Amino acid sequence: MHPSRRPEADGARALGAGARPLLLAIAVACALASPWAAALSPTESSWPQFRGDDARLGVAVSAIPSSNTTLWERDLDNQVQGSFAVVGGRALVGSDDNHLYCLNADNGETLWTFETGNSVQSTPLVDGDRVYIGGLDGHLYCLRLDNGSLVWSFACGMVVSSPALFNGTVFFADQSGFAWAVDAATGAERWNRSFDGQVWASPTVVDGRVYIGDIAGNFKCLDAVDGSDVWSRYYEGADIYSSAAVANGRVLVGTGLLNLLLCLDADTGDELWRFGPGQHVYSSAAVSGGVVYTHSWMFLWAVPWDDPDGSGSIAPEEALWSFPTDDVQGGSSPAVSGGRVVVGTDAGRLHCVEASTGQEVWRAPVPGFVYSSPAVAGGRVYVGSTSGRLACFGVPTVPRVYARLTPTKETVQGGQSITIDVYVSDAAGAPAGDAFMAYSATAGSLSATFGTVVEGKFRISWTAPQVGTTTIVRITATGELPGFEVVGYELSITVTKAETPPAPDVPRVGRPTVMVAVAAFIALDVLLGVVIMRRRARMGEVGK
Ligand SMILES: [Ca+2]
Repeated sequence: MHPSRRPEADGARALGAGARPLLLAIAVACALASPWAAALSPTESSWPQFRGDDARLGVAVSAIPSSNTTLWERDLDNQVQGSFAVVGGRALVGSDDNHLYCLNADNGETLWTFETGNSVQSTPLVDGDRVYIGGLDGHLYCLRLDNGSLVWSFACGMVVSSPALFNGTVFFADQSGFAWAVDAATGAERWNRSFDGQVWASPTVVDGRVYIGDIAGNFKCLDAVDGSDVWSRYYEGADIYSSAAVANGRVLVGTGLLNLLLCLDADTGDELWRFGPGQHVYSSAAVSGGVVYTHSWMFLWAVPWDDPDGSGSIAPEEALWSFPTDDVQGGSSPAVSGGRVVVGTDAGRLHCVEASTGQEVWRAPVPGFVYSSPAVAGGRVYVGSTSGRLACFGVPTVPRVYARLTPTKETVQGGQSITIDVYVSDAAGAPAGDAFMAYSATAGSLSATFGTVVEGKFRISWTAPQVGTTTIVRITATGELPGFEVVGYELSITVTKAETPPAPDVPRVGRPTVMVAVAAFIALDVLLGVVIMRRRARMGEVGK
């Protein structure tokens, strides 16, 4: 039997309190000397690793968007079970088609791919110009961020676990039951630890300690420098796929089939409380503002930081709120930011709820099972699904298109017709594509009509009104286009009185009638409403 099954007798206690300060002092010295020492945390524009930061809190800097607008989406040929990392305008995610994809975060277009020998379900970690990713082909890879070329690889068991980085060391685990620490620069092994079961979870590295569990029910706190046990616990019947969130001296970790979210003392492993949602807890918790967000089967839960009645067990009715996700596995872990929580569900959706109330803000359909955990950066949410769908949701930064009116003449006699070309183009002057357009007039001789814009161009025939004296008529083109801001255009047409031969025998138009007509024409402000409902191609920005 592995010592970890006997937590009271294993090396954690033997190492003793006296040894730990020395090891910590070494870690600090390395931190001062290492260029890698800075914590790898999200910024407004980045989400550099699984769960965002080193403590795997699932908390973004950028606010979760208020809108579920699809900014881009694309479909890979195989499942996506891992999650995105987003750094420097790049969005990286692995697929069961054996590739790691590096995409343009703005439009989903492929910048590069890296091929492995099997599925890529690990979530990449991006630090500086390096990407670290595990593969089911039994490797941990270090790649260049700019072009995906291989820097080094480390052979081990199949890796689903997402890497962590601390003090120039990459930490990860494999399904052969090992946790590994390798040199981030060279891939040279620093230490390994064997577990009783496969390790699917991702290590959480905080204050020189590595927190990680296996699917045989062991959960360990290891020293990051040498891999020795700080403490170890065994939970019979637990299958720990959940990665630990570590906050304020506490460890939050799900126990799978045990149906529990555990809150442990980070220093000792002592249990502070357990939350029993009544269903499996496979996902990883998010911690923000003294609230723990956990996704189990069927529900997303908000759990208080402390057990309200101090019983040591938080019952479902003691939770702050729950939100039904209709999930049957609960694999997707929530992300929190800007007062909102977002999580995927294998019911084929992404859900965004208010963090304080659990009230739904929006939902977005995503085909397949969303085991992927949302990544939040730059006001956007990135997620993948088992259908191979990659999707980016958020509030669109509205691109502009410009209307322009080109008349064949700028001076026209009343009653005559001229041709006016309506152009809709982007800032570079390129036609805004094919679209359906409608325009309407509010006065004058223009009548409401509809037409199809072809290649951003629409031609109308306009008949100048009869005027009693030379009159400037203003024609304004405005419009609405979903996802775009239409910049309007104003055109002035000089309309002259029609030349009619004197006809004294013909009764003259009464003076009041002329006055009314002139007043009407002076007030004429013709509105062309341009509504372009859909374009076949959005200026070539959307990937297939
Ligand atoms: Ca209680």
